[in-house]
Amino acid sequence: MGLKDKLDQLRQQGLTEVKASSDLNKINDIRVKMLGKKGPITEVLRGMRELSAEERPKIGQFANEVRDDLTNAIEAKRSELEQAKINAQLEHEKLDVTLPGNTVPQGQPHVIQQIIDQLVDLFIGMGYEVAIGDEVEEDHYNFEMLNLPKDHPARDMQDTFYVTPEILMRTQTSPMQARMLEQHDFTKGPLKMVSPGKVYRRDTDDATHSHQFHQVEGMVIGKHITMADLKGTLEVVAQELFGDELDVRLRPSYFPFTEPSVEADITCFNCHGRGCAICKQTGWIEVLGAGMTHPNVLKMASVDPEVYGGFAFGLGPDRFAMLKYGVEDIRDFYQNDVRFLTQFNQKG
Ligand code: FA5
Repeated sequence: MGLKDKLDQLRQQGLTEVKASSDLNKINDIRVKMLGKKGPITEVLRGMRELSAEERPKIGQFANEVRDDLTNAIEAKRSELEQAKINAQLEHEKLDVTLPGNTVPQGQPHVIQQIIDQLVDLFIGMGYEVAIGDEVEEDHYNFEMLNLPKDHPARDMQDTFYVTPEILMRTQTSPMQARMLEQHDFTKGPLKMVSPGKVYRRDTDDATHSHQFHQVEGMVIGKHITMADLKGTLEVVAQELFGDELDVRLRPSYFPFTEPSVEADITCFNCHGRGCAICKQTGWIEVLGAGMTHPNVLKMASVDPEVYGGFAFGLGPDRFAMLKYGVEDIRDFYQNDVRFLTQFNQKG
């Protein structure tokens, strides 16, 4: 058999094998076997040395054609098999994009934090700055700078947890009044600040009292600030949180750092003023303390009470949250029952 016939026979053999094969590994084997250095085509080409000068280029060209035919057939088969493999995989992993997705539970601010955020936003809108104080505070700022010297009887109203005789868990956010008064540069304008945060007291826990709760302190000190400004400010707060639904009343009270002092009550959400266990039969729930800043507080912070004056308030967002959502027991906010807390999901 001549070289040309041999080559032709090899081509037929190769093409038949490629055609019959249905496996990518097999295709690779055929390529190595037919076209590799030790394969039959290379073997045939080695025999070309014995050919005449006239025949050699013809056979050479024919050998190249055979090689190309086989290479093309192998590549065509390889891509056909690869495509088939991808198709099979796609079929197997088919996605139904119309299926409902997996819902991942989403976190949210605690309901009391939501109230605090709402209040702070309201005050920022009225030009107040936000000051954050430490929960561990000096007796000096928590009491003394607020006109409550060491043996003052009003300290009994706010017994707390002491770290050392001079360091305590703050009982109120009011120490931020003294700290901000000391820092503020009154030549640049009035002081208008809010200070939200946690406070601690040795109160016995009940439906409206917790030993750890929150306050939002507010203070405005400048020239010509009156009690009418305080009342107007508190009305804006009540309006923001409750609209016209609940009544607000101011009644005279006592705080050593304000004179005169008031407390604000809001109609009990539960009995609507008739009297019940939650409001201790009064029909009202106390939500904040406030008043006109005592001259001693200004003096102690080196602010001249003859020139400057103003008001301060400390409100209880825990109580606001109870009133807003009709929660009967303040302790529910602190028991971390997710079923209870997710009721207040802002996104609904
Ligand atoms: C004060 O703490 C004053 N610092 C408020 C103040 C600030 C007066 C500035 C004048 C000027 P009082 O102890 O009343 O006041 O507390 C203020 C508010 O905190 C209360 O109206 C109530 O809403 C809330 N509160 C007080 N004790 C508790 C408690 N144990 N649990 C939950 N909320 C409380």
